[in-house]
Amino acid sequence: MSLSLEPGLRLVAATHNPGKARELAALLEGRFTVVSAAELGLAEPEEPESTFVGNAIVKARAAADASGLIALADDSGLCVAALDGAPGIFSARWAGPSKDFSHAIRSVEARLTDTESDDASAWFVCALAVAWPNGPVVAVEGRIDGSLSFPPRGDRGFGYDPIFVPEGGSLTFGEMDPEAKDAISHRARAFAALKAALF
Ligand code: ITT
Repeated sequence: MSLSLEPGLRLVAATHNPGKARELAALLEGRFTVVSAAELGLAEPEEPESTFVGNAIVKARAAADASGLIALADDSGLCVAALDGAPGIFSARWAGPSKDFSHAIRSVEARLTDTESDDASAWFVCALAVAWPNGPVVAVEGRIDGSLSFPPRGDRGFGYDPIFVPEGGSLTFGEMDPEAKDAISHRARAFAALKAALF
């Protein structure tokens, strides 16, 4: 089997996060027919691994094997230097079962205050994995560095976007045009690596 993705293929985007699904669809640029895991009624798998790449592979594998389609999964998160990289792979879990990111953002701010550190540096990581049904899997990672800014600003994007200012910028990801975020984000960088490997 050749490990490449031909234009027009039907792919399943193995995510239940609408913010991510929107950004992945924009990156896929009409190159593929994309159906989401939610549309196919696929179960949301546990994320048992200790790395972004590990969890992206678990999600892609589960969606590909359950659907019979090639699957693209994303595992991502915010890492805060003064919190030793937390919330990291637990970024979604910090929002609790109701996926309340204003709560997760308050937790980040409270924990940062507790450290009494003046280091606001942080980075987003995105691992993307493509799995073939009962076949191989390819995974890549992208990262963007920046710093945290409180109070949160902007209602665009999703998740932790309102508190993240990318390096060299002044707007948060929550304030930026979606196209501007997509030009530099951890997801776009991972996607560029995937393109180089598979397209
Ligand atoms: P799926 O597993 O269904 O894809 P999820 O939201 O549970 O959805 P993750 O476990 O990968 O996915 O969690 C990543 C979390 O990190 C996500 O919920 C966001 O809060 C945060 N995150 C990742 N990328 C982000 C981005 O570009 N902007 C803001 N927050 C982001």
